[in-house]
Amino acid sequence: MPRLLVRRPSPRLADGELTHLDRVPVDADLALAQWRAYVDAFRSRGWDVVEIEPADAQPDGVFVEDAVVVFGDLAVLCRAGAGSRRGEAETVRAGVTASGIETADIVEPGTLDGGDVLKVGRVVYVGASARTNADGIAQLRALLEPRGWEVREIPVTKVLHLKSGVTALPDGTVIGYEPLVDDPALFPAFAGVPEEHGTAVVVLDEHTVLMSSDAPETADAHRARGLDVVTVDVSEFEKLEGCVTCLSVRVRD
Ligand code: CIR
Repeated sequence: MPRLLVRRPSPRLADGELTHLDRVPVDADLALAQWRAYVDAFRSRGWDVVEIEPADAQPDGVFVEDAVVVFGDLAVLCRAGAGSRRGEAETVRAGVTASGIETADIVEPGTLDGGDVLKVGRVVYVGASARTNADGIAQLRALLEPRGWEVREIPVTKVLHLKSGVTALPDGTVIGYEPLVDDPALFPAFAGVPEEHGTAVVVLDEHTVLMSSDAPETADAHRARGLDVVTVDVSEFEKLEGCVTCLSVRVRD
C-alpha cells in the first residue's frame, strides 16, 4: 500500500503566508476536523499514513507537500521560497529517512517549493514561481536528469505554485482552471476545468481521484470521464492558498 506523510495543522494556521488572497478568518478547530477527514480518506483505503512531528510554531507546516518531493527512491528536501517556511524541512526529513529513502537537499541560493513540482510519467514540470527560483530548478535538474527524468520549466505568475493552477489525472491529462494557467499549450494533453478549486486532484488509484468539495461541476466532469471522485471539504486550507495536494506527500508506491 502507498505510504503518505502528513502533519497536523498548527493552531496558528490563520497566520500562514498569503500572496494572492486577502486574509479572512480561519477556524482552527474546523481545520483540524477537515484535516482528520482528509487523512481518513487515505487510511480508509488502506494507505499507510505516517504523521510527522507537529510543527505548531510554523503556521504553514501542514502543507507538507512543499517541503519534500519524492522521485522513486530519492527524496529531495526543498529550501522554501518563503523565509517563514524554511524551518519546516528538517522535521519532514526525519519522516522521510524513517521510510528508508535516500535524500538530497536543495541548497542556497536555490529555492524550491514542492507545490511547484508536477510529475507526469517521467516528465517533471517545475514552476518558475515567486517561490521557486532558477537556481533551485537547476539543482533539481542536476539531480533528476541522470536518473532518467526530464525536467521542464513552466512559468507561474497567476497563482502561488504550479500545482495551484494545474495537476494531472491518472491518465496523465493535465487539468487546470484556464484563467489561472499561464500557458496551457505547454502541456501535451491539457483539459480545462470550470472551477478554481477543481484544479487540484490527488490520484488515489488509476480510477479514483480525491478533490475539494468546492468544485461540484468539475467533479461531475471527472465522473463523465469514467473516474470515481472522492471529495473532502478543505475550506480552511483554501483560505491560506492551500489545496488537497499540499496536505500530503506520497513517499512510497
Ligand atoms: C503558503 O503561502 O506557503 C501557504 N499559505 C500555502 C501553501 C500551499 N501549498 C501548495 O500549494 N503546495
